[in-house]
Amino acid sequence: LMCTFRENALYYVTTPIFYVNAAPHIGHLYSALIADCLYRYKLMRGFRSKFSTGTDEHGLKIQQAADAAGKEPPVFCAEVSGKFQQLFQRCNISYTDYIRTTEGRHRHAVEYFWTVLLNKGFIYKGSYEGWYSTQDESFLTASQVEDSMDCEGTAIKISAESGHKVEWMKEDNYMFRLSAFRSLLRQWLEENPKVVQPQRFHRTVLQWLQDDLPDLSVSRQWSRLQWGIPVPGDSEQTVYVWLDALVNYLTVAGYPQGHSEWWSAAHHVVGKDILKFHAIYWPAFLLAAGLPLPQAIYVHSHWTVEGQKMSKSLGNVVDPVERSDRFTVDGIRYFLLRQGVPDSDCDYYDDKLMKLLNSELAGSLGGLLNRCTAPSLNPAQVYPSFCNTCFPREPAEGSTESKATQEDYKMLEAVSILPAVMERHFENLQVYKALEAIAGCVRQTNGFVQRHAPWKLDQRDPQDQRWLDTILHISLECLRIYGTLLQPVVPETAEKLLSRLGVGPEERSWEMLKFLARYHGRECPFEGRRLGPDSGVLFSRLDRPETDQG
Ligand code: ME8
Repeated sequence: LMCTFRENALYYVTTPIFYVNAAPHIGHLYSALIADCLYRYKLMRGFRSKFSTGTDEHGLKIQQAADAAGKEPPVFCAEVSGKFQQLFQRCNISYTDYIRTTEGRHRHAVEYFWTVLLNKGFIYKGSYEGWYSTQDESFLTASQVEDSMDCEGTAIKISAESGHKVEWMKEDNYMFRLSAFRSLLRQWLEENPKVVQPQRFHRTVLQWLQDDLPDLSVSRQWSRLQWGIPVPGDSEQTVYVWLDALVNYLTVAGYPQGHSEWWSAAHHVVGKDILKFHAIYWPAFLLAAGLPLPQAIYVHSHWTVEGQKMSKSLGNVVDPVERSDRFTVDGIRYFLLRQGVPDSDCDYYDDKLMKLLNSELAGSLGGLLNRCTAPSLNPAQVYPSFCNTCFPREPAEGSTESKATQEDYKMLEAVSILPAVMERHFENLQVYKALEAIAGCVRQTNGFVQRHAPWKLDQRDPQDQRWLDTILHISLECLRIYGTLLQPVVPETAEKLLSRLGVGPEERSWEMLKFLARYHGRECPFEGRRLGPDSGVLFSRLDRPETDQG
């Protein structure tokens, strides 16, 4: 069906590639979910789309983690990378590309990229002396470092931003002329005020660029770091893991050959912890290589757990596989996307998740579907017809047949503009606002049904029956819109909902979102059609486990 794609409308979305030092947690899943949601949304809008994720497998941190696990790095990396892949498959993350930095195609891309930078004079031999955090694989200036104490009471230095330990390092390295790009980077950000979103992160980057931008060390001595890509032509040096990692976005686009098409449509989803790497280092590398800059960098904040930073040492890491078993895949998807706010950190706890899902998916949405398809109200199991006399276009003063109230018209208005509202929020990476808007509309539709209490109508009375059908028709139309719009967020639940309504797979596209055609005097393709089979409750209520382990 290539012809239905918009010509030249391409969309390429990426997640960070995740370090394989530990198993995935809900924070990693959250990044992948945002990207998945944007990807599915763009597909619905007819874009030809690519969605890449994967694992970052080189560097000192991974080398040390493999050592600690008593495994050879390639074996260790393959195991943990497999866990990410399994999690994403299980959670319906519909990536088109999965990249591992240990792949040959990636090594080739990095070598090529390096050689371009070298030939253009942006890489030179020098020496680095300063702070390094292995946990963050990051070089830090004196002002980014502060005093602290380790668990044994020894004085140490840590990164002010991440809290991770730093060490003094002095090595001969290859250096990248980052300092040469300060004003170009500023210009790029000023000319493209929406390139880093949300706004506050855009401002942060501009703030950073007020300070001097020192040149960046882009290699490590082989004697210190063996697990990585050797610098082309100098086997005494290994490519700095962040240069290696960032190039993954190009590798997936096909670099060094035939990448232009996809690369020109690149959108990066990243956590706030790696903003500097994506909004300063990466664009500087790209400028140096003479390549276009990404279309957008979407930044999100972090998940904490019951008020604390999630960490292996605190033992409070939330396992997304276990949670998706307990709360269903769509449950965890809905919760994270509905509650995750890009601007500030969000707190995870199971109770909050259960309350939200019980109230919105099981209660509000599931309840609405249940009511409107119940055999008692809809014995024929059809999409009932809409009656214009019962529900006229204009609120008819004094008409006895019209039962519609002001609130009903308000509800219709809210649902009609919902696709446009969703579009605006998605374009601004505010999936949670789109979901808030949908949840608000679902509530209004429930209010509508409650207000008119169709179960009190007399089905033997023709006038009552027409009004009953109209109430159901409107409610099913609302549900059809909600189901269609929820597809990128909760694909399985949306599938179930739309199938129950009898909406076919080819009728779930953005173009089908025309709400309540009959009200506008047009034909409704669904009116009079049989509903789909009843396959049980839309979303089961979640109960607290019998024995509380806490
Ligand atoms: O930084 N809440 O990998 P990483 C939300 N390999 N998101 C979180 C999170 C949390 N608590 N913790 C992690 C790296 N993330 C590099 C990236 S890209 C070229 C190289 C998410 O395994 C978030 O997206 O430490 C964050 O940026 C990313 O995982 C870091 O993953």
